[in-house]
Amino acid sequence: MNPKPRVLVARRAPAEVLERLAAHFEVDAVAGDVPLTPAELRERLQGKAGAFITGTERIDGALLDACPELRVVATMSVGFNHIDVPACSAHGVLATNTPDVLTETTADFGFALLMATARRMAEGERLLRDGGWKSWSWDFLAGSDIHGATLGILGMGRIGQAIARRGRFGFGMSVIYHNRSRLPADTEAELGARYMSKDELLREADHLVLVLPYSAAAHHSIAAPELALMKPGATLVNIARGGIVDENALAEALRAGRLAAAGLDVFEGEPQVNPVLLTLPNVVLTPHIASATMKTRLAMAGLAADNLIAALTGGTPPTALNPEVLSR
Ligand code: 8YV
Repeated sequence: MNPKPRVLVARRAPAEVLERLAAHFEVDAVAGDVPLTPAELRERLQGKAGAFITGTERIDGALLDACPELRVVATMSVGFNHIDVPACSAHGVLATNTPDVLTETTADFGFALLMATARRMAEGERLLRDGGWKSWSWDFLAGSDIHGATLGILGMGRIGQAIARRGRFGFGMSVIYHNRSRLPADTEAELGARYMSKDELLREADHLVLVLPYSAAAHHSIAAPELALMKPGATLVNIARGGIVDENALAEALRAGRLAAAGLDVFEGEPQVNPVLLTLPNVVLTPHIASATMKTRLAMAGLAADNLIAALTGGTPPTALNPEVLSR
């Protein structure tokens, strides 16, 4: 009998997922929540056919060169900017991600962060806890409305569309968007979303939500020139990747009162947060938790396991990023 393929689970994972993997593989599971260093990851991947990873494990050509037995990399995330997919293809390594299962949960959170930001909820909570609530006044913590406002969405993929639905059907917002490619007319009509150039979007949105995938080309898509185009008093929410926003430029726009407020779930150097942002009252900061409900995290881990199992047992991985590797 052939020995079971060996796989690395690079981060602590749900017990039921580890059990499923153990039925097919010899599993080397990292137990803690501290990410492996690149050197540790390379070391632990020696002799492994598969890797179950998350957004914190970087897979690039140098790592693939050093791990010649690796056949599959399954990330428990929809974003895959930490995986060099062309390098995986060149090495004959299948890469998979976890789309769809987190769409609605992440859109819920994006909307919650938008509400908390525009309505100054975190600022109010901090003030109350600090004993700063002394009286009522007409403009006490007055924010900006969500209902009826213009919701701008940069990046109109699955999550962007789910946010658009919440805005349009839940809050009567006008929805405008920019995306690399325009949506089909029937999808635009269903969402009531108007396509426009990025500059027009920046100029027209009362609230701008960033949901675009991160890549070198998307680095600092929102920097000083883009912030300068935004409406005075607009709100910015980022649930995509930190590198999309130039945080120093954003901090300056918030400090100067050009933007009313920002809600950030992702950061350029996370888990480190730009210290200037920490000093500003008008920014709501959350620790990359947009997909964090128990049900969704279990679904993401389950889908990553489905991909790994299918890929290494001759099946069809449900969500492959470079499926052409399988037909070679
Ligand atoms: C994850 C995410 O929490 O799926 C993504 O792309 O950003 C988050 O849902 C994170 O990347 C863990 O892998």
